[in-house]
Amino acid sequence: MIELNQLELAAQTFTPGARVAVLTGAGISKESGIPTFREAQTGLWAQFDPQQLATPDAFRRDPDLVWAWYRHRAAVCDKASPNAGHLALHRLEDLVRQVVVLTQNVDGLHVRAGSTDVVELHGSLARYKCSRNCQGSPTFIDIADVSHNDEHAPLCPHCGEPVRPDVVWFGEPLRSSVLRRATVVARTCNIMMIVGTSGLVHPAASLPALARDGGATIIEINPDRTPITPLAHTFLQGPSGEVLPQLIDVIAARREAAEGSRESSDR
Ligand code: BV8
Repeated sequence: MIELNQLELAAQTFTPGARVAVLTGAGISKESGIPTFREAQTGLWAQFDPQQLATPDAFRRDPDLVWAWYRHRAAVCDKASPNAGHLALHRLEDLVRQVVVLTQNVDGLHVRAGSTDVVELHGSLARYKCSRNCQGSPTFIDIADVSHNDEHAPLCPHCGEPVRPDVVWFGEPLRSSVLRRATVVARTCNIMMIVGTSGLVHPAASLPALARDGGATIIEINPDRTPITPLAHTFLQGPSGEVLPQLIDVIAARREAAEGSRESSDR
């Protein structure tokens, strides 16, 4: 349980006019039952290193293996639901001027939780595209329109190349429009919360330093310290499914108290 005074200290910066950026990683989805990226995969996938599978070379070498891994992960995400941490970020939207979620996750849970401004830095498991982008980048493919199963990567109906998930693999650049938006948001926010990320994957991991250089207050939420922790003004140590609702409760209570005292002074 986080000390109340730590939460009060963090809550003070969330004024009604605050522009808040939230950089999230796999940790925020842990309490939805989705294994974090670095945890050993479950079952059949325990023998594989995710970092070796999430690459263009792995897909070129064995498209069916990589396809099956993503279909397995998509099935896990479909069964998962947003947890109290995702829902707290949606609730924050009513308490400040702007909340932009910059997520490294591909599970779609922020949008399902109701967050209205989500930047999917690394793409989404819910979208697929031609691996050659034969009709222009990206060439999205609705897999409901092509016969497919979870074992074999279907072939693009235009060019016959294998279809792949619309995610950013290691060694691939982030979509320029996405990286541009994320950079602007990081540079201009008043507060950046960093939730559930090991802070190891770039360029996402460089966004907190951009925010700090822009004068933002940095708040990290994680059960463990990370390479980002030294940048944080406040480190709230704990699982985000517990800490985020506690923090948003304190912000909401302060807001009610302030409005209450304004009303009584207006009388
Ligand atoms: C690129 C999609 C250039 C796919 C992913 C600079 C320095 C060093 C390296 C590089 C660099 N620039 C580029 C690189 C190379 C590389 C990289 O960063 N490598 C690292 C590993 C050293 N980066 C890239 O390749 C990027 N591309 O830079 O391209 C370029 C330019 C032009 C032309 C060509 C190329 C692309 C990176 C994107 C890779 N794709 N995902 C998929 O999902 O399958 S990354 C993937 O891993 C995830 O999306 C996520 O981003 C990352 C995992 O990180 P986390 O989310 O942090 O998860 P993790 O498991 O590590 O940690 C979980 C955390 O949660 C922990 O801290 C834990 O304590 C915490 N936690 C646990 N429980 C809870 C919790 N927190 C809260 N509550 C809880 N209950």
